[in-house]
Amino acid sequence: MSWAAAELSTIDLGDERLNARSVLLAERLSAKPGASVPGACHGWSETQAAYRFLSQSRFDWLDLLAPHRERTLERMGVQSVALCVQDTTELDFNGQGIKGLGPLSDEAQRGMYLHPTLAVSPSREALGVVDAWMWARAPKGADGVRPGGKESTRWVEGYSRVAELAAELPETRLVYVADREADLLALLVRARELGHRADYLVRASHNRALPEGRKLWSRLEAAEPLGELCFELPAGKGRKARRVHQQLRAERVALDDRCGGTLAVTCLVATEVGAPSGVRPIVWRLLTNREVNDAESAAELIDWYRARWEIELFFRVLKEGCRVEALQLAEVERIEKALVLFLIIAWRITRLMRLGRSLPELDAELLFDRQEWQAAYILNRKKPPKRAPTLNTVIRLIATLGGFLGRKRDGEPGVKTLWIGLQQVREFCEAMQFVQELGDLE
Ligand SMILES: [Mn+2]
Repeated sequence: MSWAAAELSTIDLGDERLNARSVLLAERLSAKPGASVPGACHGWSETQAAYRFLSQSRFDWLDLLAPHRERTLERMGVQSVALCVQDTTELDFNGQGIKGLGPLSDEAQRGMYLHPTLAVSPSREALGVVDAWMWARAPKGADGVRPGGKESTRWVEGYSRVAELAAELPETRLVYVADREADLLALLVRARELGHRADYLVRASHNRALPEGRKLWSRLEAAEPLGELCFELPAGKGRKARRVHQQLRAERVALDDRCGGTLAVTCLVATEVGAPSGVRPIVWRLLTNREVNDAESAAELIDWYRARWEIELFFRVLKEGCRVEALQLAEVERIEKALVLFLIIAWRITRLMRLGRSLPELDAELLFDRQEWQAAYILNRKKPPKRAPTLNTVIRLIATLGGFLGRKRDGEPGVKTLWIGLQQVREFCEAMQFVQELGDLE
């Protein structure tokens, strides 16, 4: 069974043919993630069937996400903590005649917004997408005001959905994780209303005034450090890799809840000390309902917040690897259905990359079929072993096809070399299958 067939095994679109089509299309799109729909499908009739599938009105994108969501809940259920990371990304479809799009942050650009909830384990394994919001903005009216509800609601509603999910996962503590945009009093109040059925951990954006008259930041600056944290910061845009030392401080504070009372929140601050001169020290200020009493629990929360990076990586796979912004479909409802398939495909690539690092000794056959890992050897001009190799070995071989050099300083492969390599493996497997079919015919 292909990975897509396993992941979508419980799909129910109300018709067996539609169910089968969803699996086939997921397989085709994942074999050539960057290609167009006709480029990924085999031939014209399959392409037409794909377009018909995406324009179906008998099911919506949530039905398509449902089986993956179920598998994701299973993966979450065996974790003691699951981070539910949310973030928004803009999808730019400018210049394409797609019905139902709206303006983007640049009012002249056209596209839509995507706000998924990606579940991630504390060791950063992407567990899957449990929820998503997709919307297009209405253009501003003549008065310069945009009609419709406040967009910031998505963060608050997003928290509520995570809290609802908690009931389905009694063995797992869910932690809602989001960046500065989610520093909303309404979210903190909602979490209290729901009895903190899920924890929240958001990056603080506002230097809020405390009821005692002081400001939040200065109150934290005056606190005794709990301890220190050290981590390796990888090289980034115009930035060298360096070892970062941060001092940790936390205080339980009371915020004015603007409903006549106060709200108890922990503010956690990690401040870089001894940053090289000319470099802006790294400072994170986080808000959480969890109590932090020692350096260990503070460091754990910082580590969980850093796992938010996985959703950025996931967006990168979605946009650069799957090139979803190049989708040419007539209506936004069709885009949404295709996007769900690509969310699942991008999740798989992100997860493979991490598992190759965190569980290098895993049996490769748990994630690839035999033909696939053998192809990874053959395409590298190596003889495949008799028994299944480890996941790390196969990931490195696949990434090598995508340009990974494997020198000591290169570390472990990233997502890009992996998605390029995966495509070559799939093409090879399909060609081999065809050769076999030819043989059967003769
Ligand atoms: Mn964001």
